[in-house]
Amino acid sequence: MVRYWNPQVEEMPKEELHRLQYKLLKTLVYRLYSFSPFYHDRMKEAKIHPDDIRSREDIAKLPFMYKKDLRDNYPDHIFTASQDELVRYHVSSGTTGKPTVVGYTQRDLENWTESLARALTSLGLGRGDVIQVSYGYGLFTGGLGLHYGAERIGATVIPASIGNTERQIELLIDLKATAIACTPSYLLHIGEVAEKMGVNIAKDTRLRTGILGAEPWSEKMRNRMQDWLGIRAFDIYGTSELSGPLFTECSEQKGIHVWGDFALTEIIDPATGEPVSPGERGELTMTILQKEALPMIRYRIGDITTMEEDMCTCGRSHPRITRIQGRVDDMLIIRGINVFPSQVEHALMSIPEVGRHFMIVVERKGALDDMLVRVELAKESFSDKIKDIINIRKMVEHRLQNALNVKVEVEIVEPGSLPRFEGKAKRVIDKRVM
Ligand code: DLL
Repeated sequence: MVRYWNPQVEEMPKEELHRLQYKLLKTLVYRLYSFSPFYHDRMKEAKIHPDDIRSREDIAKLPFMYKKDLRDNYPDHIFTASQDELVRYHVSSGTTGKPTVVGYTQRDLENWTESLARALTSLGLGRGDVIQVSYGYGLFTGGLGLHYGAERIGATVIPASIGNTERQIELLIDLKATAIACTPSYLLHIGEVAEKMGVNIAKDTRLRTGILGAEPWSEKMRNRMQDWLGIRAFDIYGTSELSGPLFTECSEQKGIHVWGDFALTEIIDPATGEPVSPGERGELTMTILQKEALPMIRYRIGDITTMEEDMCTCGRSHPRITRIQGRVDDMLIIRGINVFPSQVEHALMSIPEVGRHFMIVVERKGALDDMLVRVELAKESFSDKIKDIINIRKMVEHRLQNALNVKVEVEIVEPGSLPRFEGKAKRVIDKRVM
């Protein structure tokens, strides 16, 4: 089996990688200062000249970029390639305000594909694999991104996109899929629909690998899915502004490798913008070093994670980020305590009586915030005896309160009664902002 897609780059000694990053950064900064009015003005405002960037660490002198910058310059005012150099657009709708548009030159698509080819190879896929891509195809980057990466490594792609779940399962069986790429929530749904159809994914299919991301999910959920479906589940990360899905865990499942020749990663304190200490949690900020159409310098992604700089046991030298806990703006503040929905998931999935689905409802009652968690029970634990249900409810409340340090009310609901999702799940209803 091929272990590396591009061994020369993936095993590059760290010092060499850092030198390469500095060289790419310097070239990028000069290019943008000279040719992009947006970046030129930004750097002037910050009183920075490209000559001031004398080391890789000098990146900290450059101003940050935010999603707002893309929205304010809708649709393409920050692009640094002309329309006739672009070969594709993707558009992300976002929940508020104007959408963001991302343009790609041929070389941008090539680098995106290379990034995923390395990633998919690193988690053990290659020629002979059949990969069902069940991320949405279209303006969303998930479907087409995975599609090109999977074809590049010589795997056979089933471009299933989302929806029509029974048919997805038939395809999975008939075309002997060995891997599926979709959101973790959609895989949960696929697994349940398969059970209803009398299909046992672990026994009746060749599925062995899940490439799951585009939304936060927890380590406990990974364990459950691996046991239930007989697969190894890998985390995949990216955002549309940086191209789309770009980086995954390798076969060691010890964090997501971020290819250093494509991205220079910083973890900063979201409140101060200063770097956090090594290994500490903070906001992911990336500079995409080789993008032609829409370069991003110190882009504040808003996702919370930590970075590991040590060599991975797989032999790759590139830094890893740990599982994304959530977005800064998804963090709920309940009675002054910070709560990420992924912490709720992690706590719930450690309780065997609890099923795989939940929903968080936050309300303000008087001056205080109340958090209600609706929880489906595992089929085996569901009982029609009220006393049993009350006992389980109390136990789940207790466990959640201990894990989150905040008062939580739990409502037990019937298995199958909460919403299921084909794309990104929406597991929080915050009535305070409605
Ligand atoms: O979700 C790109 C993607 C497609 C990634 C397919 C992975 C697989 P956006 O729609 O722009 O792009 O959303 C990006 O989704 O900032 C995170 O908040 C979240 N996200 C993406 N991957 C993960 C992950 C795609 N593995 C936003 N874990 C990001 C947690 C994730 N959150």
